[in-house]
Amino acid sequence: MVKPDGVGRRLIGECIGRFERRGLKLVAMRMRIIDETTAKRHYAEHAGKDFFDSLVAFITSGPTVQMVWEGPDAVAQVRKMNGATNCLKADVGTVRGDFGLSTQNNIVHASDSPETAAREIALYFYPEELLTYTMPDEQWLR
Ligand code: 3AN
Repeated sequence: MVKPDGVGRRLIGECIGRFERRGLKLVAMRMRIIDETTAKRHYAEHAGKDFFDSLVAFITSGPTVQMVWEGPDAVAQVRKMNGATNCLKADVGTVRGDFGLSTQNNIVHASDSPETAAREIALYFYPEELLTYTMPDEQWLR
């Protein structure tokens, strides 16, 4: 997901371009302003932490872009490309290491396991919105 700061800073294309160039396949995408209930479900694991209210306020503060990317080790690939949660600790060359300065406003979100991905995808997409198709270069990307 590109978060409100990433959308507001015109980094949607930058993020999509990086994942595309890596060789991942985009199978679903939509844009929405997340409502509070959905935000709290999304970040349920952080409920009760001191930054929870601020996190919910931030993620509901403006448009976001949800995407589903497929490919070998897609979860690990995307998390590596996004960089560490705290942008200060994120390697240069990652989205957060190249564009972010803080922990909360860290531009992108990515699922941390295939199980989390299944849960988060179900929060934002109907099953029929996940497209099945073949890219002509798939033989080079396994
Ligand atoms: P990641 O997005 O790297 O998987 P999580 O799941 O630990 O990180 O945290 C979810 C989001 O919560 C982060 N992307 C960040 O916006 C916010 N967050 C996490 N830890 C903190 C913190 N210590 N202070 C403020 N915001 C935080």
